[in-house]
Amino acid sequence: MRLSGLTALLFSSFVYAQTDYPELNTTFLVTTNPVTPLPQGFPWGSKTANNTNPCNVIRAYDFTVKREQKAPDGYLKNVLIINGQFPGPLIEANWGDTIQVTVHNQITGPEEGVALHWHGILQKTSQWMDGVPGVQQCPIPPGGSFTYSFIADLYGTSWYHSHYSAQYAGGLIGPMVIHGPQTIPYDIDKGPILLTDYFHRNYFSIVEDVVGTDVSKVGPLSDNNLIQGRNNFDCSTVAPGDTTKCTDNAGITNFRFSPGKVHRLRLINAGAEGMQKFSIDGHNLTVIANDFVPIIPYTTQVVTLGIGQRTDVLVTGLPGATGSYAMRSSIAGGFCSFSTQPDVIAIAYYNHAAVALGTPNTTAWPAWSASVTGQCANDPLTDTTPWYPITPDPNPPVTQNIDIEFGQNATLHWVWTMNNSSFRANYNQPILLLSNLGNNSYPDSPQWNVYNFGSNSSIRIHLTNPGFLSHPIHLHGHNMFVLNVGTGSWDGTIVNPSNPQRRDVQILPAGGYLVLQIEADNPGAWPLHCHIAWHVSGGLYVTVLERPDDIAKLQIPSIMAQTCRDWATFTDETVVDQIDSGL
Ligand SMILES: *[C@@H]1O[C@H](CO)[C@@H](O)[C@H](O)[C@H]1NC(C)=O
Ligand SMILES: *[C@@H]1O[C@H](CO)[C@@H](O)[C@H](O)[C@H]1NC(C)=O
Ligand SMILES: *[C@@H]1O[C@H](CO)[C@@H](O)[C@H](O)[C@H]1NC(C)=O
Ligand SMILES: *[C@@H]1O[C@H](CO)[C@@H](O)[C@H](O)[C@H]1NC(C)=O
Ligand SMILES: *[C@@H]1O[C@H](CO)[C@@H](O)[C@H](O)[C@H]1NC(C)=O
Ligand SMILES: *[C@@H]1O[C@H](CO)[C@@H](O)[C@H](O)[C@H]1NC(C)=O
Ligand SMILES: *[C@@H]1O[C@H](CO)[C@@H](O)[C@H](O)[C@H]1NC(C)=O
Ligand SMILES: *[C@@H]1O[C@H](CO)[C@@H](O)[C@H](O)[C@H]1NC(C)=O
Ligand SMILES: *[C@@H]1O[C@H](CO)[C@@H](O)[C@H](O)[C@H]1NC(C)=O
Ligand SMILES: [Cu+2]
Repeated sequence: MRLSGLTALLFSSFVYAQTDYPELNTTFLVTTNPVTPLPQGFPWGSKTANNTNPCNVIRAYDFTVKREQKAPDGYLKNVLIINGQFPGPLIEANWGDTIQVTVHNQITGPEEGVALHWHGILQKTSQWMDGVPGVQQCPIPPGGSFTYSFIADLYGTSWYHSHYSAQYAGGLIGPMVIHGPQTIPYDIDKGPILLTDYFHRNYFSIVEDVVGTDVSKVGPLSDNNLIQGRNNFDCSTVAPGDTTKCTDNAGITNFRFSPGKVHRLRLINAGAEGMQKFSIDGHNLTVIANDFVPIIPYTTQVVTLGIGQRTDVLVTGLPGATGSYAMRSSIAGGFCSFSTQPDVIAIAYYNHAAVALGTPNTTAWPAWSASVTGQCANDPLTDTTPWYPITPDPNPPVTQNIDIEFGQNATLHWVWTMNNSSFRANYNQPILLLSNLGNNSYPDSPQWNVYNFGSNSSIRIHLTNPGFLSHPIHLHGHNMFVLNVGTGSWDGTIVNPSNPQRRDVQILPAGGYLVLQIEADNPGAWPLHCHIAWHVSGGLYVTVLERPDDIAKLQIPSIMAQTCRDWATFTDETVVDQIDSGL
């Protein structure tokens, strides 16, 4: 069994009835069992997805972060892991609970700072807990500990990951489920399903290449694709010197489906670079949420997930089915993303006997086969209407244009720029903490890319991307309104203006534009960046500084300043090898 103790205790009868078969080697697994609301559950009572007023219990976690050798796909390599696990443990809470995570930084070989980000959480009462080093906090130094504490202020599916350099591409990721009101009823919650591209080289050496001076190395290819941290790898493809490190048939993940029952799958792209195209042979997918935002359901056969995105789908078990079906994800090719081995299959099975036969022989949906060759975009905005309607300000007081480019900086390193400036963090000088002390101008540090929007009540940002790569653009601290997205130039129109799409990551297509808007309801220093690990390492990043007058009034706990003193003590003795933007 792979369950948190409390859940197992209280829901054991329900869970046993749904246990996957056969029992998997759980060494690298997060739960693939159904998840249910936690004890003291349903605190939202009669509240529905249209209410916004949750309740509160503390859910405490203790994370020890280390670097160790693991072989999730059979290839032994150094990975960064949490409590011995890759992917990291599931964080579960009910809507409105307080999540507390104490992180112990025990990374060695070499030592590194660390900071964990809670993707999609608004942090409206704890803007300093967002976990971005150089922006809201100093890194947790080697040997140090830090306790994050924040409210589970939205419900649905998400993940957490390190925001320190590209550590998360080295394994520092895990799923997060926040139980809340249901929009569409379902029978069985299959829990989080992590889709991750996977690189056999260490993240640091990849980053050296992607921000290096040799343009032929700036687009590294992933070596494999994983569902729930698992896939097989063909060891005959590794370099001759590496064969002893590689074992074939590491195993794939199994999911049990029940005929006629409605299953909820919480899909998460927690990879570094690859855009995922997910599908289940013979089964339709009913999309019920994008990121943390429930939507009016629609049915499709392929779900596209850019890095950082989540899609919750309902899948009805086929009546009378007994066999097994391929649940497949592929890293989209073309210029969407780059991989030498883009495909992964997990088994969706009905009858225990079916899974023993091995990989299913079912046929992929034609729509999936067509999409994997390179449709680098999310589903049309017209398909994704938020369940709870909100109308954005039709005339925001400020519209900021930002152009994204790729080129060489003065030392001929290949970097990404936003408005002609490549971001670089100063881990010792977090923007939010400076702003809290009344300092909102950094004339000597234009590379901090801070956009001070003052007291503007709403903010529109128009991104343009003339290049040939797409970028999954993520904004912290908000569910952004996505007013429009597409190729070519924006014609000034808004899709579904009374209730546009809201989510926290949207794919900005190659040769295209993305227009987003926020209500300035959350004073803070909020990262707006490409979520491809290699691109944010290359500087594709700005900070949205929102309502500095109100940031000055935030009661930021003294532990934040203390962490900076502890980090400074470390950096006084050790020169940090910051080869990239820092994020
Ligand atoms: C699980 O896999 C790990 C790594 O391959 C191996 O060391 C361990 O013996 C396996 N455990 C079982 C029960 O098969
Ligand atoms: C999938 O959806 C299509 C279109 O709504 C429908 O025609 C088809 O019967 C569905 N197939 C299954 C297996 O549910
Ligand atoms: C798929 O086909 C192969 C070859 O015919 C067979 O050995 C295997 O058992 C089949 N797998 C399933 C799940 O039916
Ligand atoms: C919630 O919002 C949805 C979408 O507008 C609407 O269909 C539904 O009736 C609303 N439910 C309640 C309880 O207000
Ligand atoms: C954009 O870049 C120009 C030229 O470097 C600079 O003057 C301007 O302040 C930048 N805009 C913002 C909002 O940072
Ligand atoms: C971009 O910045 C570089 C150096 O920082 C400068 O030489 C160049 O003129 C700038 N380009 C624009 C369009 O501002
Ligand atoms: C604000 O902070 C920056 C970075 O530490 C510093 O260079 C600058 O002098 C500070 N400005 C004021 C007015 O203190
Ligand atoms: C609104 O934002 C713009 C652009 O950042 C800024 O120049 C202006 O001062 C802001 N307005 C207010 C009222 O803060
Ligand atoms: C160019 O970018 C690289 C990679 O981030 C960085 O190490 C180097 O310092 C930058 N050069 C300049 C002149 O900013
Ligand atoms: Cu990008």
